[in-house]
Amino acid sequence: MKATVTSSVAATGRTASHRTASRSAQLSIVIPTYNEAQTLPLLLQRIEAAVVGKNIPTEIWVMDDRSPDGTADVARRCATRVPVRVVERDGPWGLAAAVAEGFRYATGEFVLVMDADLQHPPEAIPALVRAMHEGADFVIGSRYTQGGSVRRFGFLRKLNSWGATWLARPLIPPGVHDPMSGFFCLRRSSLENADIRAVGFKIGLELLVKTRAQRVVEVPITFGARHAGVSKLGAREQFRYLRHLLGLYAWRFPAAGQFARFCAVGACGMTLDLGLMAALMSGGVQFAAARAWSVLAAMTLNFFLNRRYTFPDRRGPVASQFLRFTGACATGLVVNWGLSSALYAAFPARRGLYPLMCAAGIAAGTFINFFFSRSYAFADAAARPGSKGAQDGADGAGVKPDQRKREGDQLI
Ligand SMILES: Nc1nc2c(ncn2[C@@H]2O[C@H](COP(=O)(O)OP(=O)(O)O)[C@@H](O)[C@H]2O)c(=O)[nH]1
Ligand SMILES: [Mg+2]
Repeated sequence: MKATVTSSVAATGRTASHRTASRSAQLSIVIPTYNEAQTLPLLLQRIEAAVVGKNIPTEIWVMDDRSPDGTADVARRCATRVPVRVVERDGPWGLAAAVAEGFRYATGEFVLVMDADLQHPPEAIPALVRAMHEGADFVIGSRYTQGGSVRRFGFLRKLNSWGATWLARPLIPPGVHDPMSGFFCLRRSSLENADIRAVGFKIGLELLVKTRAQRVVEVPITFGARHAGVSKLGAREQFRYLRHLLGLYAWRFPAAGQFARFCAVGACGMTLDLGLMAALMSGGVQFAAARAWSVLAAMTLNFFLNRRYTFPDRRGPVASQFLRFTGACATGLVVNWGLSSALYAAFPARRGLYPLMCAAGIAAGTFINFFFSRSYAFADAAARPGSKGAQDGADGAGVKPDQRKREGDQLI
């Protein structure tokens, strides 16, 4: 990843070199921008007015995705008493990726993220920093806590925001009103070992979950109307949010996420199972034998799919894992075959319903399979160093701690 980094600092008599100015920063403000040339000058002025003289040494990182409206040039020309660094990024594009990259450059004890369009009032910055000093892990500039408000949000946008928050509720500490806010502050050190994925628009939610923040404080803000430019939150971002949520649920509740994938794999196995059953039965094969062959075929398919998708970070040698999978699933297989056969025998008048009987056997067998697959067949390779899966970012834009350090050292 290449990016161009330039600085602008007001003529205060000292020429702040990148390093000297950065080293003393207590607060790094990261601002993702795309076509925000119209609002950025006023934003930077208001940030300056909010922090200068408040004993909050600050640096600003404008993370621009090569905006065609010249946002980067405008930012460079703004002379403020707060050092402004402009990073012209070369991808991966997107709000979250821009913020994640900004974190690699940041040098302050605290990092604060806000929009460039003046929807987040810079005047609230000292209150957010104060809450950090008072011991918070994560501070949110909140629209929905008592005292917060939203200006000019249409009904649909309100409903959308409410729905998105509701869907995320199990992921976040109780009592947090506005996990979707893009205006937040956290300790830079809390990012060190966090497995951050730069996906979509809701980087605040990602950080709230992945840093396992416990002491979350909300500072009420009035979320203003956009001063200029247009929102980039389109339908595509909403769809990506759902994908992002799935990833967060899988991360936060790994067994449940695995089980969901295991069931999806099971559904593929079931399709094969039932299809093969129908083919064998219509070919005149006896029920019990047809059942045995189709269960075996489905189990083999399930093994490879589970190895690839459900337990990708737990891959061992294929043959031994397959044997263990076969062994682990033996109980499930017996339950599956036994239950469906028993139902078939018990309801001679209902033999036309045999697919349902098979499905009942498959469902019961799935629980047993999952339990033994997780705890036995795919159990021990998880801790092997270099194992794949857990490290793969959905967009390949994850911020890994070692990478952050290396690239940070190089770039700053
Ligand atoms: N670098 C970068 N910034 C972006 C991108 N999309 C949006 N932003 C910035 O992220 C902030 C929030 O975006 P905005 O469109 O205002 O979203 P909204 O407030 O949810 O409507 C603004 O400062 C945007 O300029 C992007 O693809 N890349
Ligand atoms: Mg906005």
